[in-house]
This record gives sequence, structure tokens and C-alpha cells, in this order.
Amino acid sequence: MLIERGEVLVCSPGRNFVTLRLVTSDGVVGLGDATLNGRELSVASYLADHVVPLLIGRDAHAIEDTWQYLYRGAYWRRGPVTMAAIAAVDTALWDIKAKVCGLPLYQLLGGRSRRSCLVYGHASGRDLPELFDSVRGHLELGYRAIRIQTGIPGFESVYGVASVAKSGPRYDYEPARRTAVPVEESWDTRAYLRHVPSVFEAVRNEFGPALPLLHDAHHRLTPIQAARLGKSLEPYDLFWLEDVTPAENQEALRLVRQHTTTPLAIGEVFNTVWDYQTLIREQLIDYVRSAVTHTGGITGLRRIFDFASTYQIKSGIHGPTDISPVGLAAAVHLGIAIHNFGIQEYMRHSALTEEVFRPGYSFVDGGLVPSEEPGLGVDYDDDVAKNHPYEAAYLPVNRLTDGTVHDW
Ligand code: EZ4
Ligand code: CO
Repeated sequence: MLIERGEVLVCSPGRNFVTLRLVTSDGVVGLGDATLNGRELSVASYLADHVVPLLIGRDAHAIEDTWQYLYRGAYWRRGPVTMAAIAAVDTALWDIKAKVCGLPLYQLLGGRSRRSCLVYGHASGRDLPELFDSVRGHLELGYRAIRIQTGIPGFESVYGVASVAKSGPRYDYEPARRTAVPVEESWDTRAYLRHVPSVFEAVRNEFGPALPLLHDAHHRLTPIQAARLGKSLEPYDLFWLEDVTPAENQEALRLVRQHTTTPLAIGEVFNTVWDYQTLIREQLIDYVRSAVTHTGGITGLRRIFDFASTYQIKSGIHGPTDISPVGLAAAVHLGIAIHNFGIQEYMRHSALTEEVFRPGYSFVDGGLVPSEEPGLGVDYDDDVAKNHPYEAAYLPVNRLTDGTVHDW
């Protein structure tokens, strides 16, 4: 069975998505997610100009060989664009293989290790009353683990807080704005460090000790600031504290680790197992945050999880709304199969997104359950997609109050 055709599909049902569709000589169709938020067209070009032409006529079953061919064969390794493109090919080939076998994809990954994948949702509010409403809304929807992000007094727009106040939970918080250049936000780490512990104290007082709570520091702290934050949040028993430092410098986590027992999660911007080498080998983190979409697909991410499993480090697969339902379906198939599953991020896509992508996974009792259809269990509706063409959108750029560019 040969790969006969490849199409790169770019659409924007509420936000931008890049999808690869591979079709075999037997007419079997596979989908893969290649969405790189704010840099979408670079991956679309990489795929259409440099990858799809090389795939035509290749054996559709040779997943590992194709992965290595694209990874080693490009000579230029790693990086988000390359690894998102490889991820799309890899996921589409797994989808095809599972369809040919007549099995849901997780069966090819070893079968079920659990009944469902526990997820966490994103509660947020500019202040405590708004945050509490958002937490309650998530609990009503059935969420059993919740990420907490709030505004900081004196700052208009803060990462993780929906910019438009609505009543109830926000299904599709979208930090990428449809502007020709990125909007700019303002940031003060000292104000943040003073404020956040009081937020968690209030949430624990309101919602009790048992609810798993998570928080994302989004790469903004120095190692010593991160250590202080982890320590100050210990009384509130976080499930995890995410991306405390810009972790390209993996060794920085040694200092954080020495000072706090708050569990650490890192890696949504990482692309390969090499980005985790020190973090995993020295047990500097507790959860791997990479997405199937940005890590070379199921093949690449499974390699990281197997390495992590030897150190009791678990999965926390990235699943915001900029991962398409195709990427999320792949995450759920992988998460249900691996032994070292931790938790899955799940914000819920908008109704419009789910009109283009028809996901077969279901959200039941706070967990995601994969589709039992052969393959990934996601369909792509070209007719709906063509009414929603690409629009430029960028993630914000962050500046300190004196104007210095800072990590967003
Ligand atoms: O900011 O996916 O944990 N989740 C996150 C996300 C990222 C976006 C960037 O595209 O940090 O909300
Ligand atoms: Co994050």
C-alpha cells in the first residue's frame, strides 16, 4: 500500500489549524495535525514544498522508516517547524495503519491501560469572584482537575485569563489575536509572586483540599524566583506547577528542585527527546508536557514517555485549543495506552471547530475516552472548512514595565 496523495489543509474555524491528509493507493485516508500557533504557514509550506513530494510512492506502512527519513534525511534536525511537519506525517500514517487493521489506534499502541484519560480544564478570572465562577462552571461540566490562572492587580491583560468576560466557563480561550502584528502585554514578576499564593489560599478555602489544582507560570521566572514560587505554593498542594523557567537551560531546574516539593511540569515548547535529556535523567521534573503535534507525532512522543517511565515521570500531554481535534485524538489514543499516564489538558474546542473536525473521542466524568472507530476517529469536513480561510493571528509579545522584552 503506497502513499498516493498528500494535501495540506489550512483553515480557521475560530482559530487557525494546519492539517495533513494522506491518501493511499487503496484509498485509505489518514489525518495529522501540524498546527504551530502563530507560525502556521511555515509548517504548511514545509509540508507542501518539502515533505509531501517525497512521500508519494512510499510504503504507507513504513512509519518508523518514514520518521527517520524525514528526521535524519533533512540533515537540519529538530525545531518546531520540522517536528510539527514530521508529527503530521507520523500521525496520518498511524491513522491509516489502524484503519487498515480495522482497529482504534490505541490497540496498535498496546491496548488500553485505563478506562479513561483524566483531564484538567482552564479556569480563569480577572479577580477572585470571576475565578470562582469559572471553577464552579468547570465542576458543573464534570471536570475533576482544574488549572487556575488569574489577573494581577494593576495589570490589564495576563496570560491564561480570558480577555472577554463571560459568565460561566470559557470553552475556547484564545491568546492568539487576529492582528497583523502581535499585541503587547505588560508584566511584573514581583507583583505576580506576591499575588499568586493568596489566590491559591482563597481557592483552597472555597473548594476544599481534595480538588487537583494546576498552575502555569509560562516561562517567566528565573530559577531562584521559580524556587520561591514552588515553595510558597507548597501549602496548597498543587498537582503541578508548569513551565516555571524558560527551560532551554535544563540545568536551571536543579536549583528549583533543591528548594521545593511542588511537582514540576515542563515541555510544551520542546520537540524531541533530546530536549528532555537532563530533565529526565536527573529527575528534575514530574510531568512531560509535550504535544503529539509538536514532538514528531506518536512515534516521537512515545519515545519520550518510554524514557520518562524509567524515572517514574508521567505524561501531561499539551492540549490547548491550538492543538486541533486531530492532535487531541492522537493524544487520547496514546494516553489510554501508555503505563505512565499522568493527566491530559483539555480546554474543549469551539462548536465551530468541531464542525470542521468531527472528533470521535468523548468527555465522560472528567476524562477523555478514545473513539472505537478504526484509526484516530476524526473526520475533516472540507465544505465547512472552506468557509473559514486562514487569517493572520499572533500570540502576544510580553514586556516588563520598563519596556524590556520578556518571555510570554
Ligand atoms: O500558551 O498553547 O499549558 N498551556 C499553554 C498554552 C499555550 C498555547 C500557546 O500556543 O501554555 O495555553
Ligand atoms: Co503551558
